[in-house]
Amino acid sequence: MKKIIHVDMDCFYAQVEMRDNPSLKNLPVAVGGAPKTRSVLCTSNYEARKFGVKAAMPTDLAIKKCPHLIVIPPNFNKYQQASELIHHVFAKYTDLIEPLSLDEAYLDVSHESHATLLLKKIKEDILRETDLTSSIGLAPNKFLAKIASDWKKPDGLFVIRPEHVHSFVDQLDVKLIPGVGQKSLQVLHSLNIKTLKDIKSTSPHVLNEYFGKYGHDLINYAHGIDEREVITEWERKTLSVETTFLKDYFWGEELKTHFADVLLELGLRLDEYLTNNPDRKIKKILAKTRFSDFSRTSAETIIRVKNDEKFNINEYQDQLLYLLRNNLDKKTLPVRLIGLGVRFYCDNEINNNEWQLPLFEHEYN
Ligand code: TTP
Ligand code: MG
Repeated sequence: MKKIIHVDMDCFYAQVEMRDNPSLKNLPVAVGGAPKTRSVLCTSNYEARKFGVKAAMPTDLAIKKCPHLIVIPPNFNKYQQASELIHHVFAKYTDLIEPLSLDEAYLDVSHESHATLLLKKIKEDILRETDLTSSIGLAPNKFLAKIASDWKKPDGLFVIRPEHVHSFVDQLDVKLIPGVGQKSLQVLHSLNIKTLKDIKSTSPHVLNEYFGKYGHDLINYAHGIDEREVITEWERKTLSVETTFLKDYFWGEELKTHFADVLLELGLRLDEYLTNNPDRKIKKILAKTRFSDFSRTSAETIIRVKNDEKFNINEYQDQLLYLLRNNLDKKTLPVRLIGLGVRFYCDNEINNNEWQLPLFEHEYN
C-alpha cells in the first residue's frame, strides 16, 4: 500500500503578500492585473473568496463583487523564492517528490512506517521556513491525497486511511475526479451520476460507451484506486535502494548487516537496470541517511568507470561504506534509514575529465 502526501499552499500569492504586509491580513486581497485593463486575477485570499472573488476572474468583475478588494500586482520573484524554500523542506523528507507547480507537490513516503507523524512536521517546517501556512493530505494514492489536502483548507491536515477509503470516496462529487472537466461533467450529470457511488452503480458498458477507455479509470477512481506513480526528476537521474529499520541504530554489527543487504539489493537492481538501459553511464555513488529526528543527509562521490567494463557495485563497497560512515558522523543520533545508490550522467554531460574523487556532501538541516 502506497503512502502519498499532497501539499498545497493556501492562497499562495496572496498569502505571500499578506505576510510581507501584515496590515492586509483581515482585508479582501487579490493578486493580479490592474483594474480597467481587462486583466484577470492570479488568486485571492480567503476573505475575498467570501465575496465570490477567485483565480482567473477578470479584475473588474472581482471589484464589482467586492468593491473594497485590494488588488496587488504580482511579484513573481517573491513567489519563486518561497517556492524554493518549500521544495527544500520536501527534500528533507523524501527523494520521491513530484512538483506540480510553485506551491504544490506530491511526496511518496511509502517507506515511512509512521507517515501521519510527518504531516505535522512538514507543515511546521514550511511555516518555520517561509512564515506561510499550507494544507496537507495523506492517502494511499495521488487522487485521494490531493482531495485530502483540500479537505480542511486553509491550514488543513487530513488523512484518508486505507480502511476508510471506500466510505470516503462514495460521497465524493464526480467533479473531483482527475480528468473530469466541464464536458465530462455534463455527460455524467446527464446519466444522473453525481457522486462516485453513482459510478459504482452504473453499468461499465454504459461508461465505456460514453467515455471509452477513460470509463475504466472512472470505475477505478470510484473504488478509490489510482495507480499513477509519483514521477520525480531525481528518479531519472539516480537509482538507489533504501531501507527503514524497525528500530534506530548506531554504527555496529546490525547496521553492517543492513549495509550488506542494501548493497546486495542495489547490485541486483543495477544489473537489471543496466541490462535494460545499456547506454546509461554511472557518474557517482551515493549514500543516504535519515536520523531518528527525521533529518536527512547524503553524500556522493564521483567514480571512474571504464567504459568497456561491466559495472560491479561491489567494487565500490569500501567507498560506499566511507560515505555512509561520513553521514553517520554528522550527528550523535541513531539512524532509522540508510540508502545506497548511483547517480547517472545526464545526456548532456561530458563523460571525460571527471575522475578525481572529491566528496560532495548535501546536508539538509
Ligand atoms: P492554487 O494552489 O490553485 O491556488 P491558491 O494557492 O492561490 O489557493 P488555494 O488555497 O485554494 O490553494 O494556485 C497557486 C498559485 O498559482 C496561486 O496563488 C496563483 C497562481 N495561479 C494563477 O496565477 N492563476 C490561476 O488561474 C491559478 C488557479 C493559480
Ligand atoms: Mg495553493
